[in-house]
Amino acid sequence: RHKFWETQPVGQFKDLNDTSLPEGPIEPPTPISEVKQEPYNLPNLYEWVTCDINSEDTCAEVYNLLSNNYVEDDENMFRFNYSKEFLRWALHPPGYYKTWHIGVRVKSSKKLVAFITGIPARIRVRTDVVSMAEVNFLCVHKKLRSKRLAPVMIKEVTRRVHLENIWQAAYTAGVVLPTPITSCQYWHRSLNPKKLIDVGFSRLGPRMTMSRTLKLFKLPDQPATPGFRKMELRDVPAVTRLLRAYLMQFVVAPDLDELDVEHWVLPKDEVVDSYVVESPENHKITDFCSFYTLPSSILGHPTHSILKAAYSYYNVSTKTPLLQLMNDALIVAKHKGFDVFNALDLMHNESFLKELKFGPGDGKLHYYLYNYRIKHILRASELGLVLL
Ligand code: NHW
Ligand code: EN5
Repeated sequence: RHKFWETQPVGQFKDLNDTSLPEGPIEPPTPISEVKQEPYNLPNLYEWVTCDINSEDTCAEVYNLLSNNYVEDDENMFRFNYSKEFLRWALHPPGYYKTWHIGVRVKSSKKLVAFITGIPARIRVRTDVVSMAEVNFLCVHKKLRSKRLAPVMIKEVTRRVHLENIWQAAYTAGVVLPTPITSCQYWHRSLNPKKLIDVGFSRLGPRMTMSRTLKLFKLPDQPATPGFRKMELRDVPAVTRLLRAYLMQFVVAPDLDELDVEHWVLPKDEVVDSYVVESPENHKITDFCSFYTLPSSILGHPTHSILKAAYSYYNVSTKTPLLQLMNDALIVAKHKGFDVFNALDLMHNESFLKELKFGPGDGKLHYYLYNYRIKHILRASELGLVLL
């Protein structure tokens, strides 16, 4: 049934009940000298390229490929519209490899028709901190689908990751593949219910009028927590300590140092927003919340073309109740013009989703590890990793 994935070192469906298989790497590393030195073969019309996202032209080509061909919902009403600034941020973390930003062009016209990326990350699985690649932005042009190009792209990114002596990877997908370590549900909190209904993102509930709906989703004008403010560069050490301590409790989570925190959560306009709670008494940072900006194109709507969505990222509460912290995040997100605030049911998110009027979406997100076996499927609440 999975002609490609059956050949790969990933958990297989047939082994799901086999408790004798050990947790950890499925295959041992091989000497780098034994890693294939030449790229995999593509169909003759196409060629591999390494994409320099710092080049304005290349970044625009990647942006255009993704904005026209990347992930859609199951009814093809919305398509992710990652911005160029977001792509630059997502692909340039500390220690990134430019060779892991892989494109496929048509030889004759040089048109970019496929893309896949990896970035390096240290991911902890229980007590084992593993150097991994996070693989994302796999995309094949709509006109080239179902030609088995994706397996070649996955093998090529794997080869380039191996050349850096890295043997594991983490990735997410909306589709079920062999085999998820856990599966999360998307939840959505309306900030601009009128627009969400107009564009078909949500519907008027039964026995609900528009005015009752607007009232239901109304939020205060200002955050409630004293000392709630935008994160600054000087907060990096304190936020790193908070995050590291918080992420320890999850079975799978990133191992973040100060450089990672500076890159991944320091606020960046229209890309990532982060807030801290600074105690008015002793000026200590007690809480942290963050979300990233990922708009979606609204397909074929006469008046609206973009849905502005915030996605919950990492949140840590030690003093402010998580419910109140996240309500403040909703308030600032609404203030910034987001139409909807999305969250997965991982980490401690279940504790606020229903109370803060999030509703379950029609999408799931499955999490995977490459070449690393986990004995039991995790509960979403045991997962401490958010991929973009
Ligand atoms: S998930 C988003 C993926 N992108 C999209 O959904 C965009 C729209 N769709 C497309 O562009 C986030 C195409 O449909 C794609 C498939 C390119 C998805 N992950 O070429 P064929 C990520 O980017 C398998 C993995 O004919 P296609 C994460 C499928 O099961 N595999 O299909 C990416 C089948 O294999 P099977 C996927 O529709 C993680 C084969 O591809 C997949 O023209 C990548 C069919 O290929 C998916 N999302 O192109 C893995 N979708 O065995 C990284 C389909 O079932 C692994 N397939 O026959 C780690 C690597 C690094 C290791 C380092 C040690
Ligand atoms: C790699 N990083 O399906 C990610 N989104 O629920 C790749 N649904 O937006 C994999 N279908 O439920 C991504 N509205 C996989 C997700 C792909 C995109 C996707 C879902 C997630 C989504 C919306 C719109 C559905 C449109 C028709 C949805 C209901 C919202 C409602 C608001 C009010 C309270 C109840 C829920």
